[in-house]
Amino acid sequence: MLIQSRDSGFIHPDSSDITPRGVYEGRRDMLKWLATGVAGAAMASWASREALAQVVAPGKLPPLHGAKSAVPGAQTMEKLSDYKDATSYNNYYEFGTDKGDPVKNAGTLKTRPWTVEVEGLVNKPGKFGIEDLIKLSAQEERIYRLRCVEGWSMVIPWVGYSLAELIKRVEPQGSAKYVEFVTLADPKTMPYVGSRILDWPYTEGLRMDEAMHPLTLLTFGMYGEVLPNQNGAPVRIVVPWKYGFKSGKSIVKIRFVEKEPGTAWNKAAANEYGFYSNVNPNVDHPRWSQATERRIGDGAGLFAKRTKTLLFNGYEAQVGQLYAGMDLKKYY
Ligand SMILES: Nc1nc2c(c(=O)[nH]1)N[C@H]1C(S)=C(S)[C@@H](COP(=O)(O)O)O[C@H]1N2
Ligand SMILES: [Mo]
Repeated sequence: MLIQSRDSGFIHPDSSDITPRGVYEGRRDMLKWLATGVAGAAMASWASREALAQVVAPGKLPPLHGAKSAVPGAQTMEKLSDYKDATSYNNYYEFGTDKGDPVKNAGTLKTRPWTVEVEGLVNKPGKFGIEDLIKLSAQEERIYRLRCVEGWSMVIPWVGYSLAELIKRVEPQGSAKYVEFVTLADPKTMPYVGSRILDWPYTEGLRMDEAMHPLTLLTFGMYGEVLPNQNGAPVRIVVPWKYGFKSGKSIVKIRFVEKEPGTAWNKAAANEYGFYSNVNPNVDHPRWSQATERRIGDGAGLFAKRTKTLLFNGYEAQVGQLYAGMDLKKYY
């Protein structure tokens, strides 16, 4: 893959340049970056996955499938965030409100057995065991930006498949206009679920066309490995053109509904967090600007350089049409 260096030349990274994580070390030959014909895009493909067992067990993902169904034009050329940053600087309020809390506290999360219940306005509702869900469609690695509403961002190689694959299987009815995601709220293993910070369980939602968009990822892993607990194991949503809080972690229920569902942060502060929450440098949070962002890992503290935030987090070409004619200041 070509990545843009700081002085704007294009370089071929080696594995240590991308991430210090052991899964990549000494396996450079496994990692094949295929430039695609799509302008400005590059897609990742795994040559082989000897590191991953064929069976699906905790700590294992099935072999990844490569560029086959990757979303054209969607992958970023930016340098990946370090695995360490991505797994130790988190938001997962069920485990604490500091960025360092989830990695310390999420060890108690029990990710097996795990079922995801699909219910509501669908012809084929049902319960999916996590192993079946993982194998429901071919896994891909997709490099997406994650932009938090607090002004920081990372670039992460997620592993999963388009949520649309699952949605098609359960056959939504015509009356299903929205999808609601309900995440785990277990007071026994999640210390902050008793607190009054949010209305638990943490729920999120998407309009049906957003949920069906191929960029919306049902995510089981990152950096070629299963999701660490603090990143939302065993299954989370990733919606790369929206602020991070739209990407619910540790999903237990997917519900198809007619009316726009309530969402955790909208319920907590409706004037600050809307339902849509598309990344938008032109629509400020009432208490701070959204025009720029700080890439985690790019220098420290106050002196870290900030970069301009892109409309729809840089995915305008792919998702702009979903919002044609909508006033994005009103539907923030
Ligand atoms: N269940 C749940 N999901 C959640 C959150 C949370 O507190 N609880 N935080 C959200 C926020 S604000 C962000 S920015 C992302 C952070 O994902 P990361 O920790 O993997 O970077 O998760 C989102 N998903
Ligand atoms: Mo966030």
